Amino acid sequence: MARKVRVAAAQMGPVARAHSRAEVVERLLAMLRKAHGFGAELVVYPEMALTTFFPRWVFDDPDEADAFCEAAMPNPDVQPLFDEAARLGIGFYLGYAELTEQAGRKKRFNTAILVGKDGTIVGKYRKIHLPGRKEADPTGCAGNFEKRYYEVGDLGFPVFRAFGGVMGMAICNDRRWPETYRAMSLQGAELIMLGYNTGSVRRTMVGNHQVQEPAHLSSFHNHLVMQAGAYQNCCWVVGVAKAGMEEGVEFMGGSCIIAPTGDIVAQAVTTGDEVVVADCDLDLSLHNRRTTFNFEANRQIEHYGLITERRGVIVAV
Ligand code: CDT
Repeated sequence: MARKVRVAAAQMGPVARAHSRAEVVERLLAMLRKAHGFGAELVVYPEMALTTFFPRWVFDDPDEADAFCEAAMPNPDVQPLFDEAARLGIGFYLGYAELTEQAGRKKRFNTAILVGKDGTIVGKYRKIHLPGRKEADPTGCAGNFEKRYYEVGDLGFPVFRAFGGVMGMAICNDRRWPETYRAMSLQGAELIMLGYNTGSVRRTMVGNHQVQEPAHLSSFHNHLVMQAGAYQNCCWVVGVAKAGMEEGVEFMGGSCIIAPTGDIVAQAVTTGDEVVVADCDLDLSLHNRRTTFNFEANRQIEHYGLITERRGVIVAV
């Protein structure tokens, strides 16, 4: 019997700095109910879904970022989402900025959690590939300062048995790195959820000129990496954006659900709050795993030269 999970990608329009958590949670609830109306069992929200994308700013005092972070999850602001999800029997992936303390030191992580249909947290992931800069950019090109505020994730790329399959999580820039998908695929991941906040245009310096990358490339690369990740690793990928004009910066939309074939099977068409769903047959991932991408039979890692694999962990030699 096919193992089908109806998954909803819940794209968000912009979140302004002035918006309260309560206002944002109301929007998340509206999409949760819509997804439930579509028969979804699992809803995927974007990266840092509860606040504006604050790492676009360089605060002189990095601790100003604490105001955008959650010190506990759930907390009174987010509890209504947990309660309603449990009442409806629907799970969710939620990205947020996490504030925690380790060995007496305060740390911030860019985090995502997976919540089961009963409202309990099934798993947590902390973003590993932090883009951007630590210090202000004199050229004015940079629009991302995650390295200033966040620690590199310290949980690896774990996978979780839930929703009848093996689930993995990633966050935004992680999607551009092939290792992200491979690390989870090697552990049997069948569906990878990832939220993102990505500008529609990218500026770089060529010599002493600011150059804007051709606009179509942002969207092309967004889908290219996720479709390749899905196909080469035999898993579903659910990529969900924050979209539209947020605090003067335009975020791309393009949220989509991608099959293990690499095909986009559902895609958002607006730059606002929008829910799209697809029936994800987890057994589809098994077909490729047994044929073209039978890792055990066909992967030749010992012949690659620089990399070997021991006990499922990839290590440099
Ligand atoms: N949020 C996030 O990871 N955004 C990055 C922007 C990279 S620009 C330095 C992304 O890869 O989409």
